[in-house]
Amino acid sequence: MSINLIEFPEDFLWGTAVCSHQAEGHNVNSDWWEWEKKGKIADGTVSGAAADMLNRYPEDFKLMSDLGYNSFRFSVEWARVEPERGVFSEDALRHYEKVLDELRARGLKACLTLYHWPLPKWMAKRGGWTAEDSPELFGRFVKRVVERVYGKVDIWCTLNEPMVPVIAGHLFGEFPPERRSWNEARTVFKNLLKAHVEARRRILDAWRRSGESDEPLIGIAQAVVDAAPVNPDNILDSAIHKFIRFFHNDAFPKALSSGKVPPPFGFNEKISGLKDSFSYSGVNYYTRMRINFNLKKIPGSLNDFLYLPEGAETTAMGYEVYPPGFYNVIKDAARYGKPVYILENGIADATDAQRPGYLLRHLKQVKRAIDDGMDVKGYFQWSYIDNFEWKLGFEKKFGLVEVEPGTLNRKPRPSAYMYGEIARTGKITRELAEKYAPNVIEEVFES
Ligand code: IFM
Repeated sequence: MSINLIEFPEDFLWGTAVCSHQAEGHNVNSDWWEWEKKGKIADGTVSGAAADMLNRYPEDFKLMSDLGYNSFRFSVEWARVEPERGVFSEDALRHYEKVLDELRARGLKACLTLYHWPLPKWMAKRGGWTAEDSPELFGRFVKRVVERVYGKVDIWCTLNEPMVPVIAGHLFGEFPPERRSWNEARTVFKNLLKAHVEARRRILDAWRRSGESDEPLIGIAQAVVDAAPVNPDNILDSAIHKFIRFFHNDAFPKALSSGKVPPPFGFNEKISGLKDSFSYSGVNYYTRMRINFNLKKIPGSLNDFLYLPEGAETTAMGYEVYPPGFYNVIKDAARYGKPVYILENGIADATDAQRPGYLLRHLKQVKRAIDDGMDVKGYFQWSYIDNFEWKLGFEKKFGLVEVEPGTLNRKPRPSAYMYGEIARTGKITRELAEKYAPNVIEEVFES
C-alpha cells in the first residue's frame, strides 16, 4: 500500500550535531592537536580552525533557526576549559555560557556533550583514561561546567561513543594514544563508566540545588551498528556477529543499566552509582556490519571482519547504506524502557547527491519505530556543518551546510533546506520527496 504523508509527533526535536574539536576548532591544548601535528591525518590536514564555530556560532545559530531546526547538540572541550591541571579558563567557561544563551535566544534546545574524545594534553601525559583518578578529574571539570551552565541545557550527554576511545584508542591503536593493549582497553572501559557516574553526580547535585521537580535528562550517545552474520549457519560468522554486537553496541549501555562491569571487560563487579544511571537511550547510527570471518586474515581491527558485497550502496566513508538497520537499533535501544534520542545519523557526501534520499529513508525508519510504540523523542542530524573527520581530516563532508575553503563561509546544501522543511512542519510529504529525492519515493511512501 502506498501513503502520501509521514507525520512526526508535534514536540519532536529536530536538531543537528557537532563536536567542539571537529567544528569549533582551535583546540590547541588537546592530545588530538599534538597527534595531528605529527602528520597522522590521512589528507595531510590538521583540525586548525575547523569550521571556526568557536567564533562564528552566532551566525550558525541564526542560520539553524532560519532553516527551521529547533535544537542543537554540541560538546564542551575539556582542554579549553582546563588547559592546565587545576587551572580553569574563565574565558572558556564564559564562552560556553554565551553559546548556550545564544542558542536559547534563537529558540534552539541544547543537548550538551561533556566528553567527545580529545583530552587535555596534561591528562594524556598522565595516562589519559588509564589513570586511576581520571574519572575523578573528569568529574571536577564537569562540576565547573555544570555550575556555570545548569539551567541552560535541555539534554545532558556525558560521553560520546565511549567504545571509540576503548577500541580505537587503546585496543587497535588507531586514534591517540595509539595503544594496542587489552588490559588498557579494559581499564579505560571501567574508567569511562566511572566518569559517567561522576558527571551524572555533578549534574544531579546542580539539579537538587535548583529546586526543579523534573530530573534532568542524562545519558550517553552510543555508536551502534546493525551487525548481521553473512551466513547465519556458519558458526564463526554467527558467533563473531554476536560478539561484535555485544562489544560494540551493548556492553556499555548494559553496564549503565545493571550497574556491573560485564565480561570480558570485568567480572560483573559493581560500580557504585552506575545502576540505572541514565534517563534516555542515545543512539548514533550510520550503517550495518555484515560479519564474515576470513581465516586468511588476522584481524587488526573490527573492520577486518566486515564483508561488503559488490554493488552494495555505500557512502563516501565506505559504509553500507542500510535504513532498515536503523529501525533494528532503535528497537534494541528501546529495550531499556527509556525514551530514545537519535543523537547522530548522517552521511559523508560532498555533492549532496545521496544525502536527501539517505535522510528521508532513515527518517522513515524513525517513524516506523514510533508507530510501533517506541518512544523516540528527537533526531539530531550529523552534521550541521562540514568538519574535521578525525583521522580522515576534512575530505569527508558530513555537513548539511558546506564550508567554503579559505573563507569558511557557510553555504547550505539542498538537504539543509529539505531538513528545515521537515523540521518546520513535522512532515515528509510526497511533494517534498519529489522536489529533493525523487529516486527514493517508492521506498519512503510504501507502508
Ligand atoms: O564525526 C564522527 C563523530 O565524531 C562521532 N560519530 C561518528 C561521526 C562520523 O564519523
